[in-house]
Amino acid sequence: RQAGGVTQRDPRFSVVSDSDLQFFESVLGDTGGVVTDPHELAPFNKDWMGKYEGAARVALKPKTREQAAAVLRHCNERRLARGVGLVPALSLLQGGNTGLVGGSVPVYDEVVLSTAAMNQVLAFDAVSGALTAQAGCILENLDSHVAEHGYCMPLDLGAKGSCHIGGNVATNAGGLRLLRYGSLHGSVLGVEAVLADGTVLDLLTTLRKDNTGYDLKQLFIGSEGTLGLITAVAIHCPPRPSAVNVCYLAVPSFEAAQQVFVAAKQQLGEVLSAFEFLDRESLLITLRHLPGAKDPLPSCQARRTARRGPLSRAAPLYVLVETSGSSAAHDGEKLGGFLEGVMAAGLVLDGVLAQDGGQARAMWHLREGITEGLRHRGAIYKYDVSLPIGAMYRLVEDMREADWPPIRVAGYGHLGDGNLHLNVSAPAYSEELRQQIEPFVYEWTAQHRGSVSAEHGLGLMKAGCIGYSKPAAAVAVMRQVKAALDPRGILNPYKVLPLPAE
Ligand code: FAD
Ligand code: 2HG
Ligand code: ZN
Repeated sequence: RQAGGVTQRDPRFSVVSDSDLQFFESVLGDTGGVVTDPHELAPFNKDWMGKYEGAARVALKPKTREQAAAVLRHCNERRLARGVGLVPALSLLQGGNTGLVGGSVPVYDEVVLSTAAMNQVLAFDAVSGALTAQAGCILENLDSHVAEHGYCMPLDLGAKGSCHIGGNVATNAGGLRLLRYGSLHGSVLGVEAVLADGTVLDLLTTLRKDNTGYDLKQLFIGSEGTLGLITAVAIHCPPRPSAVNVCYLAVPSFEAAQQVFVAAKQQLGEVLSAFEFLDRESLLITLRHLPGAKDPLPSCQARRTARRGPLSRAAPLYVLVETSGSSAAHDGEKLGGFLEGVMAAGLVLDGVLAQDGGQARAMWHLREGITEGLRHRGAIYKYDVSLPIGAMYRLVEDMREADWPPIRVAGYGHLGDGNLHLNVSAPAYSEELRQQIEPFVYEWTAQHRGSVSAEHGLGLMKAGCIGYSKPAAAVAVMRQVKAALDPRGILNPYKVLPLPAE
């Protein structure tokens, strides 16, 4: 079990009984919200990567906040053994189950509380762009919904077809357009959450400005299911850009990629909407394993010259640059100037500008599909780190130089945000290898004052690793917040900040 140091079930938690199941049926039975059939339960127990697997006996799918509150209150209050103190059942909150750190699946037999049936759009204000939706709405569906009014969602990610807006908020997902639209801490206007004891916290306003006391909704953004169940979200949507351009450039080094980024910021200014990078290893793996992936620059020979032989003189790195604006002529002129400049300066080996929507989608399919491509390559050890941009790619190079058993190291990510996705692939999972790689990556990151979780969260994988990126005093305050909102520790146990042993 890849359990982030968790080795045994916490005996303070009770086991789901038949009377619990009867109670759940009484609350959710009419709407088919109690799942106990082993076949139907299987997807709730297994994560997207197939790396983490729990043994929940029941998954619950409330449709309303009242149903969610009744279930949570029950889990929190139930005491099994008279006189032995509090023995709560434990609950695990799940959205689209696309998380990459083992946060969304049970570790043992937790009750899974899923937002899958909370999928209603509640309101959209076409003047302000404020969207209010239940937490289980799928991100891509919301984007289609607001597109009808000329708006777009302020975040986009490869998992958009499955992830829920509640899960996005709970993980503070970053994604492909954070560079342009900022983090969810800025675009989320309101949150409705149910606390562990069933209290409904209605902070679902759509105001841009509201300085009445502490901004409690911020606590839930990035809380990874440890502070309460997010049942609805209000979010500010920007106008949908009518002119979008995408280009894909081969660059000779990470140094050159940084200079291209600076040129993009200076010359593309307000229309720059994404600046992503991938290295040749990421490209090779994706071209090989992702259905429909095409090399946008076959002239750069992103192939191996011979089986297991050296790589051809292909470019080592590629960047994907996107502009989004409201005037095709204006953006095209800016982009043309930018491309001429970086070519003339020798910062780019070769490049291609998407000529239509189909070509642009193909470039994004390649970038967004790296995670999927890697999934088909065997055992993957994923690291999602924030680093000063200048240091970011050195971690990939140092990993390649270290004396590990046969592994392949792929580096890609959100260059514009200083967010590296370091993926190490090996023929099979090995606890020994994990114990070598992990301290190396985390210590390297801490030495460069980076963060061991840029956007995916801590989940189970990094429960216990927070100390690499946060001082002890900050962790102590976090524990106090957790104790105030979930005193019995029933929400997403073993994750993020595990309960201290008694
Ligand atoms: P889940 O996976 O179900 O849950 C994630 C965490 O949030 C868990 O801890 C869970 O307990 C908690 N949670 C879920 N719903 C709620 C709720 N309603 N209330 C309280 N807690 C809740 N992440 C990025 O940041 N950027 C990316 O670019 C990106 N790309 C991805 C691409 C792919 C192909 C995949 C598979 C994943 C990607 N992710 C990315 C990771 C993932 O964090 C996001 O997909 C997404 O934000 C998770 O949403 P979800 O609904 O699937 O949540
Ligand atoms: C991305 O940017 C996602 O594609 C996933 O955050 C990263 O799989 C990964 O390591
Ligand atoms: Zn990412």
